Amino acid sequence: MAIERTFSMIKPDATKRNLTGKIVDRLESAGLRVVASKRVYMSKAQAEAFYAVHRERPFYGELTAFMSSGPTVVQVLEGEDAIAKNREVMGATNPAEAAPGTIRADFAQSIGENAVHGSDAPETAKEEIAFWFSGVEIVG
Ligand code: DAT
Ligand code: MG
Repeated sequence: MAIERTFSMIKPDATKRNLTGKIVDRLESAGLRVVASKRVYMSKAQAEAFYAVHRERPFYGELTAFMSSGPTVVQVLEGEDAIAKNREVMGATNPAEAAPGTIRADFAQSIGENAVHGSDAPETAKEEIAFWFSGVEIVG
């Protein structure tokens, strides 16, 4: 295992319900360090570009409308095996299937409004970090 960086978002459903601190606490308690963080209110066009990989999916319109419906906290997390660790702490995409004690099991409301995003592989982590942050914004 190696020290990695991954990209994380606290989605509009969670910022709206004032859950930012509780979610960051879960990430930090799992050994992930927040090395970059900012609050953004993304446009529909930004959401469409960020989620372009899903553009053929039936939920693409709903997803990009939701992600541009309120503030999001975008972050870079650093730590041992950070990509897999973050996915583990997040839980499954559908909160009904997420393991007990995970962020999505405890805070997500539906498969669409599911509180958090996390990169799924080293290549996507790199791309997603570069989408939202310049090098000088990341302070390890
Ligand atoms: P994840 O966010 O766990 O990586 P994903 O990459 O498959 O999941 O999908 C991206 C987001 O799209 C997901 O967090 C919520 C939304 N989404 C996925 N499947 C959906 C569905 N069946 N209905 C509505 N929204 C969905
Ligand atoms: Mg995904």
